[in-house]
Amino acid sequence: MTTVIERKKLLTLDEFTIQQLRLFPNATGQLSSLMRDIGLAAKRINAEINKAGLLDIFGVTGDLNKHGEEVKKLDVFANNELTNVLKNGVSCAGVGSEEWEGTLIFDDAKSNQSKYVVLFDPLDGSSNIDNNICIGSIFGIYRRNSPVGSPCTTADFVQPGDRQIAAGYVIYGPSTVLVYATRHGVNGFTLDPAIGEFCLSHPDIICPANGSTYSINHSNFFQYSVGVRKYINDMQRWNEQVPDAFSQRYVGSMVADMHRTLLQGGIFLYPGNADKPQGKLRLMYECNPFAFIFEAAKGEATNGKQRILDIVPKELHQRSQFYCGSSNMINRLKQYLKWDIGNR
Ligand code: P6P
Repeated sequence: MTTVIERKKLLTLDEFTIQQLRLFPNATGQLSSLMRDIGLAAKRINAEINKAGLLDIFGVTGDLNKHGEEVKKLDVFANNELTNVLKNGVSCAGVGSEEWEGTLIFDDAKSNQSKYVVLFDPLDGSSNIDNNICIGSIFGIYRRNSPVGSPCTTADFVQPGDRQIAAGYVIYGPSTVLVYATRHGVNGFTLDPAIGEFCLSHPDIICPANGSTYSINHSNFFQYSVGVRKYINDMQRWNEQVPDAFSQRYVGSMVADMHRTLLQGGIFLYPGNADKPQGKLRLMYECNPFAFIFEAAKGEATNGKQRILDIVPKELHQRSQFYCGSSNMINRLKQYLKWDIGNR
């Protein structure tokens, strides 16, 4: 008798989003279509990254972006891919990108009928590309406030993170994984190169309430606040008592550090300092998407004073201090950050 090995059928991203659609009778299918568009762009970006070492698309374009940072050739490719796929789709009225000063309002008959706008960092961590270290794309999806039928407005892009209806990221690493969250949960899909589809590999992700890693750029330690330094010192002291209770992991590529924290638990910290009180990370397309994802996975995210998702943004590229991860570790950090009140 031959044993039939039943290979578990893995839902593709498309099948999953359609299945989700069936759970919500009032859904129009625009979000499912939007996720398919983002998945398509991710596959194309992944293919380009995988051959980057063989073609002359590593390295820089010679331009600087508006933040004075070197623009990598793959940054431009990823930005164009995401923009074009969303513009050609049927669910997005416009985009905001880390690579552009302003928003891109599509303003055509089809796009004006779309109810969503998308903010993204097309290729975060791109300074790591030439060293073959994990990089990623980060996105947040908002329902526009402006009337459907007209062009979306810049105000549609500057909304509190709590108004996101979905958010996610793609990590281009040993495997390429797309993770996205709605209010109904967080799910991860691994790209199967054999069929060119993202397949459900991490269903119903929950961030553990505790973790054993903390992720921070230690080189700035003496520029951090008293509370942050005390928090880190106490973990190091605890490590003396209980060896290997904690370990420090910092890739310097946000998507890599956040993906590990989401799956294993832990805490990621990007504090401010005297020169940069709000730190380095961008609220709208780095902090808000991850804050939404972690809260949907029962984690937490704060800027040290308030919930990230409650921050009322003033402008598209504003920065924010960012502390995100396991709920118990965030709540413990908040006790330490009370030291900083009045100490700034
Ligand atoms: P630092 C990459 O440039 C990035 O925006 C994030 O991906 C990463 O977490 C952070 O900056 C690293 O910043 O100052 O520690 O090099």
